[in-house]
Amino acid sequence: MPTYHRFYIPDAIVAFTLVTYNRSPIFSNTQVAELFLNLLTKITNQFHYECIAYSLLPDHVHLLIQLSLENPNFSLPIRELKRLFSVSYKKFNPLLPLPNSSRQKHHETTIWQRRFWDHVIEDERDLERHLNYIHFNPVKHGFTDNPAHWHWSSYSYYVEKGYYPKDWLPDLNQFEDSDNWGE
Ligand code: NI
Repeated sequence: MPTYHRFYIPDAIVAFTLVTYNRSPIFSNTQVAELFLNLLTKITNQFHYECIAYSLLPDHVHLLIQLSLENPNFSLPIRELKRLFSVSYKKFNPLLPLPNSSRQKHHETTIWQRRFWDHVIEDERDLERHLNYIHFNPVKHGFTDNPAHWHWSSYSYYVEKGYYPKDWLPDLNQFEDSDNWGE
C-alpha cells in the first residue's frame, strides 16, 4: 500500500473524485442524488468551504472545492461527507451487501470506495482544465452528448454566468497531459 502525502493549503482549490463501492450506480436515483447534494451543501457550509463546480455521475462524483483559512485539512470534511451520506443512504436501501472483514475492521460501509482522489489546483490553467473536465464528464462517460442536458452538474450555472458559450464543447487535448483525474 503506497503512502499518501496530502498537502493542506489554506484557501486552496482542490478537485475531488469520490467513487461508489463496486461502482454501484446509486446516484441514478433522483432522491439519492438530491440527498448527496444537500449533504454537500451542509458540509461546505459547516467548514466554510465553497463548492466551485460539481458533476454527479451514477457511480461517482467530481467536486471542485475552495477550502477555507480555518479548515485547510480537507480529509475530515470529505470523510464526514461520505459518512453522513452513508448513514442517510441506508434508509433508502436497507438491504446493502455486508462489508467484508477488512472493511468492517476499518468501519467502512459498502456504499463508497475506500479513500478518495484529490488534486490541489496549481494555477489558472489547471483550474480551467478541471472546470472543463468536470462539466464535460457526463459526455465523456457517455450519458449524454451535450453537457447542458445533464441536470446533475454546475454546468448551467456557468453558462448563465457567461463562462461557457451556448453550445460549448471542450478541446479534448487539454485533458491528455494530465494525471488520471480520479475517474
Ligand atoms: Ni468521471
